[in-house]
Amino acid sequence: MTFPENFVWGAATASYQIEGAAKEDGRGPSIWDTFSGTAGKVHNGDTGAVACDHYHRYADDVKLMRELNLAAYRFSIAWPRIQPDGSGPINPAGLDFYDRLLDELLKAEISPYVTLYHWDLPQALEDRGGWAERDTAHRFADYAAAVHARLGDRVEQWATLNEPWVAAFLGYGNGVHAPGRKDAAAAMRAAHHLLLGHGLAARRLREAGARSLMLVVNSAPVLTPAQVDDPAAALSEEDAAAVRTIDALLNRQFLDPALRGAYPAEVLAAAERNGGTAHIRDGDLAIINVPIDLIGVNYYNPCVVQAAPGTPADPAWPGSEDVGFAAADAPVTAMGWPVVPTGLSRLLVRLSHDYPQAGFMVTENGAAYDDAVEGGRVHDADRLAYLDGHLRAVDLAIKQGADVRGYLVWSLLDNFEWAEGYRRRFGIVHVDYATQARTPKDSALWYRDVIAGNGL
Ligand code: PNW
Repeated sequence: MTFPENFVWGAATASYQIEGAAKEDGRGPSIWDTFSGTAGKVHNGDTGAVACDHYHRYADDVKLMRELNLAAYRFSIAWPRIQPDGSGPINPAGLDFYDRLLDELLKAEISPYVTLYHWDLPQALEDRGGWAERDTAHRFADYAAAVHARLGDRVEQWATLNEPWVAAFLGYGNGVHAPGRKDAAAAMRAAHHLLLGHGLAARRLREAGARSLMLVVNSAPVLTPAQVDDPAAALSEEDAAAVRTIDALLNRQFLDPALRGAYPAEVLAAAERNGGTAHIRDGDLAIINVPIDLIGVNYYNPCVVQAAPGTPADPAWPGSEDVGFAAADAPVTAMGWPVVPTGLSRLLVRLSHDYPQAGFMVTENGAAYDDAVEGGRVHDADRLAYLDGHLRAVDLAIKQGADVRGYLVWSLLDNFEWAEGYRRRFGIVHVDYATQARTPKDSALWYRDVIAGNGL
């Protein structure tokens, strides 16, 4: 099985999950420093204060990427390194780090994919209301322009946001992520202001000459339990309504404004029931509907639902009244997430069909398992099988006409897995946090050969 000639192979990380050096070179606090420093929020009280110490070990980490044949590396920039207070003066020392990292990547002939926001909002902005406030979208655009002014000469691929659904609904809805607020109306506003920030920032970057713009979403096919095994399974009226609702809240809430300039009716109805729609101002959707080149798709598992009349909305899903979340009949990873590779084919084919305005790239895909180093090796057969199955699913999607330009594994390194702390390992490279030793797992050595052969 061979992939298209220019197919991009790589891996992804995020600033707060790997960098550490939380107080160095003028970095200000982010909402994740505050949240992880609050008792009871993150498993085991783990924080990103040291993480993988990538801030100091980036040169060795790039060497490792090169040994693994990576052609692309997606990382994010920590806004509080660039603007410790979230607005106002730029901290040049913060930009210096990314400058050094970029030079190292380019020397190794690895294309940088830069994400501007992977959830580490400056705490000073949260103190003023965070993404629930409109002003944060404007601050984000200013920050994006400042980063581009310094790094734009060496970066072709810019992503504005990573997974706005998670940032809005786990951050402000169920409170499982920073800033830990539990307020459905604030979450609906946050989702809109994140989109507005995407539109404003993308416009600034384009004006400044950015070559390729991307929005990264966590996306998933929404299926009933029966559809997980059988795509053709018949649906009751009620189940079909549950699927439509969750598809609107998870997928179309972000893709429709960004690519078609309109909200789905289900999202407007959810906003009406949760604080209203006054925060969606005339002209916003035109700003959000900025032409972009790529949609980055982060896929882990399908979203499985069924009708459940009388069920109140889940706090992460304002507007999900009468929907029940269900388990899939499939093996699960250490996160408890079902392994369903066919979901990725179905997702990519559908998105490519529904949104021909952009190309697609799998910007995250991977799995957490309980790995251990034995005799200098990590035999992560489950992860290898997960990746193999999902790459076959990408191949199938391409053969069925989906416009998929590349695939990035989540993640290069074991890292700070948000509310799960360090106990969940997603890396293809093992990290021993006591020594910071890196050990490529069997999946990494396999992936290296997949890349060399451009296929399986
Ligand atoms: C994504 N959910 O997060 C992120 O982009 C990564 O930073 C993260 O490490 C990776 O996936 C693995 O979790 C998600 O609960 C976190 O639906 C939570 C959810 C989805 C994505």
